[in-house]
Amino acid sequence: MEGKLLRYDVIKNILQTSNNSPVISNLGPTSDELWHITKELELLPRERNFYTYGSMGLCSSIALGIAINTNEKVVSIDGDGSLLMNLGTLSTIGRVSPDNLIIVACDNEMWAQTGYQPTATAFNTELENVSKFCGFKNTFKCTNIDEFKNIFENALKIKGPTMIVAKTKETGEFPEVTPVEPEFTTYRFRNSMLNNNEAKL
Ligand SMILES: Cc1ncc(C[n+]2csc(CCOP(=O)(O)OP(=O)(O)O)c2C)c(N)n1
Ligand SMILES: [Mg+2]
Repeated sequence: MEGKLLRYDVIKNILQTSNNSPVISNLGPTSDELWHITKELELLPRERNFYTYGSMGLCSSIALGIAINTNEKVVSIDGDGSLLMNLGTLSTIGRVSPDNLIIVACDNEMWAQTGYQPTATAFNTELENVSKFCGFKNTFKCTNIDEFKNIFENALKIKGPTMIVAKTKETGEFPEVTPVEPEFTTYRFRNSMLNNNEAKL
């Protein structure tokens, strides 16, 4: 089925299906949308949301650090521009091979937040194959929300690391920047993990 896959719908499905799993979000519109969707679903403050405002390239690196310190499934919602800026993180994840880490790469083939400039995925770089050859156990690509829902539901059950490349489209509009305070959310996230028996942090 052809369709327009929106990052908003991807994030919404993640929140609706992954219970209380830690969700780490890329900077910019991904973090803004995560907050707005969490509000829409009446889940705020959702202590397991970790917004990486300002930290371009570090979303999946931070998610890796969390994944090796808990037995819970950890979901990183990353972006193509950020992953490309710190591509080595994929080989580190392939090497460490945490079976509880899922990366959802919202690949819109651009640095959307800074003005829609095309990234290398708009040309010859293919993040699904890059991940496969970095040693990810499972890799998927999807272009519509029904495919994404099936792949993500399965990803929550299988042993990772798992890469899901979601080929998303931009709407031309971004949600309002959110009132998230990085220091406070970091503190709250950490406490939430420490209070969970399964966490080793
Ligand atoms: C080290 C660094 N370089 C550049 C920026 C500026 N910047 C903020 S968001 C962004 C684009 C990120 O692209 P991507 O991860 O694909 O996310 P998208 O905006 O497409 O959702 C850039 C270049 C930054 N915040 N930090
Ligand atoms: Mg992008």
